[in-house]
Amino acid sequence: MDIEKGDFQQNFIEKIRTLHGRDLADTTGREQFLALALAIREYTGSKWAVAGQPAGSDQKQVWYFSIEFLPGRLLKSYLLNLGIYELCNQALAELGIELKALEDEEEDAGTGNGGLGRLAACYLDSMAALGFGGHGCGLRYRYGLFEQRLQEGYQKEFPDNWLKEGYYIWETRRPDEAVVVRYGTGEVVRAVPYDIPITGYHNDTVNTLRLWSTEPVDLHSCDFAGGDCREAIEYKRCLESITDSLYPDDSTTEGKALRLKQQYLLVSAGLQSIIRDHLRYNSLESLPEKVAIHINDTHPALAIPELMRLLLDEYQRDWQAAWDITTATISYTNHTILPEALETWPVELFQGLLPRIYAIVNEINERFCRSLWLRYPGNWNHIAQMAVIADSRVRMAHLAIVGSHSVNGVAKLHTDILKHQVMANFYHYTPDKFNNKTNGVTHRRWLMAANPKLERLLSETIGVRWIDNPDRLQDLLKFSKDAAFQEKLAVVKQANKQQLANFIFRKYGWKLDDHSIFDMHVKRIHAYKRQSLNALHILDLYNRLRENPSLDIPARTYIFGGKAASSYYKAKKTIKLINTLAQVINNDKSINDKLKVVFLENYNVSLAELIIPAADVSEQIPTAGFEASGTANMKFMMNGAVTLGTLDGANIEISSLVGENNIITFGLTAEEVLHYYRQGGYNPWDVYHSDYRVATVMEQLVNGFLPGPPDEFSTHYQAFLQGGDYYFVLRDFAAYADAQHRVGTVYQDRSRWLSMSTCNIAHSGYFASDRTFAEYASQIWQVTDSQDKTGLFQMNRLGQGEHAVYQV
Ligand code: 26Q
Repeated sequence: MDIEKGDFQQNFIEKIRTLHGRDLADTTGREQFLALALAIREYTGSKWAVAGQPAGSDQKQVWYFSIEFLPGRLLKSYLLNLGIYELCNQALAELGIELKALEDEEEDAGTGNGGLGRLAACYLDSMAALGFGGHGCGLRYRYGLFEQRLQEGYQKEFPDNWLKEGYYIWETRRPDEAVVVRYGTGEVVRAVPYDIPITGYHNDTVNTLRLWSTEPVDLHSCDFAGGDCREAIEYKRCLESITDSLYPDDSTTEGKALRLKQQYLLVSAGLQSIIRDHLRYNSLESLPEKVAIHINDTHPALAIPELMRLLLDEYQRDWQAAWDITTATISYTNHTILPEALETWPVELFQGLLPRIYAIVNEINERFCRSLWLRYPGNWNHIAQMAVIADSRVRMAHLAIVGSHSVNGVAKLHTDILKHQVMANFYHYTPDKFNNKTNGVTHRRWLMAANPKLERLLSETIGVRWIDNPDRLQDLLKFSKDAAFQEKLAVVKQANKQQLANFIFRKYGWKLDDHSIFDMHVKRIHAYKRQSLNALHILDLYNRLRENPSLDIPARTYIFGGKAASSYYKAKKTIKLINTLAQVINNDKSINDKLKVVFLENYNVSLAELIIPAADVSEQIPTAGFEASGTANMKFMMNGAVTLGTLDGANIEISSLVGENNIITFGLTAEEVLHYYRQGGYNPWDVYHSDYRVATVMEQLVNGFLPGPPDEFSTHYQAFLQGGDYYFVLRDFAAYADAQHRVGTVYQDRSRWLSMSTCNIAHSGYFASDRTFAEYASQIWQVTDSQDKTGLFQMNRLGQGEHAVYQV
């Protein structure tokens, strides 16, 4: 974008005056941030086509429906995408303002839980970068996932009031595009979209993230007994409350009516606005040619019956015509195989809230079961297993599979498990629907924006081709053993570690040794992700250091971050366990500062951007078969961290790409885990009795070794021992301890370590979301016939031309 520095400064100062009525010298950082944001809104706004109507183009549009989006801060993204980051940096510096400080004024939008929402944000970034019309459709939660603080080592949850100023600086409210959504209960709401521009990297594309918020329809038209005004206001509150808060990723939030209301709001509002736009130039029959609707997990699966309802009831199509349009338009990604996370709704609740939608789901189910009968005559059991409605529940994953033309998993292993275990019946019935799309992350945020020092080093070393084509990061391979390059890489890593250490010192007053191994474990806290395995190993390492303070191991700093769902008792205890270990270990002078433990509060996108570039080791240690893909594993690798991981999710693909010498893997395979489950599990006492180190740490959980109430960690003790250790923590303990030992040994061979680090960066191009998007675009959404020349060029290059190099 062509802007002169002087014009920019003038514009900025003008914004300060009009917005705050004051001179620059009298404004706070926050006020300066708002003024800067306003200036940027003008730049993006001038390019912004109305959502779904890119000027002069009839390019097929992708709509990515997701109950969560986790975009993180946007200021820097906009500046980098517009190509004015440096200009802005200098212009502000001349005015005595540090751009970095203004960046820190921006609050993260709290509109997501973790991986699934962040993935959606990465795909929006890639779609815009590659010049495609691809938009997000979600909800504008008034309160995000809670803000996490630690008190005495316990997680405390505070409201994430991210909209406290009443507005989000990047959004535009579009009341003229509001639609009406009706629930079967008689409630009628107005859904108002708030649009956020999604800019492409160095191109003219500006797409839209459309987030819906509820308002009451005109209160005067409501019939209240005796015109009771207070009742009317109460009613208004109730309708507004639909988009009040984000549900935590929490399988215990069993069948909450409000969540179903949210899901319906998202799809009904989204579909109505898409159809309205589509019909301005097209007929309904051409919907699948012009629009692809993708549902991110089952949370937006009501899009299937809702699109059917609109076609049947509002546009008088017959069933078959409506069904053909619906299934050709909608595609679905599965993100989990945890049984407790597979969504089902009680028929009673579903039917009560959405009777017409229920009737349609019922019809879908009957027709589906009839076709199953033709294929599996007499096999009632099989048909019941596949039915969309059974045991008085609506099975959302079955609905999503039946009503869409494509079903994909998010990593090879995950897709295989879907095909051969969890959804094997469906795979047998419609094998062609199933496909894999291994997740990706945007290198523009996770490498270029988060790690500018590494970006510079890479471009200096291999040129800038990798920026447009991340696969070219492989050009770095020839430098993996180059001593001069290795030294430069070490300098970058060291600087990032110092930066993180400074942040931690400023915020908490803790001094970290930035020459120790920075070993990071950041993600939502969950038993299957096994933060507890890491914690138990730390305790074991501590035991060994106490026995022998001169133990020859490199110093380590274990850094954790992540939120536990507020009702997830055991996960919260895991946080407490880590903090208790930190308290004991960090204050023990006898171990010569060889070991430190830190839990960072309120892990979010912005904190991740600080943590990931500073990592030496990336902990990705779920029980094999449980983590669908993981995406932090990709971000860490891209920043030169070495993965310490189990053979699960995308770790397996990381391992095949970098080779066994450049990753440290351990533990049971998914197949072995399954084998144990088929035998009814394993006996953790066998491990307890044969491995005194395991027995020691187990006893330390409950024998008063750790400060605090005696039963503080009895839940863990019980889950590991009496409870059968469902996640194989003890079973994998020795293998994990050995892998940790290997980390230490390899790290001490500096040149070997730096070569590993280089290989990881070099192979991370495969995990750029541009590659994933290209696969979705050509294999699921059929948007390769882009009219956009830039897009077409990019697409061919990524989608076909160099496809072969992506074969893992
Ligand atoms: C469901 C019902 C009620 C309330 C909440 C939910 C709910 C909300 C969010 C269930 C699941 C989620 C989020 C799941 C998620 O983030 N899954 C992760 O998706 C990533 C992107 O594909 C994968 O990399 C991770 O492996 C997967 O865990």
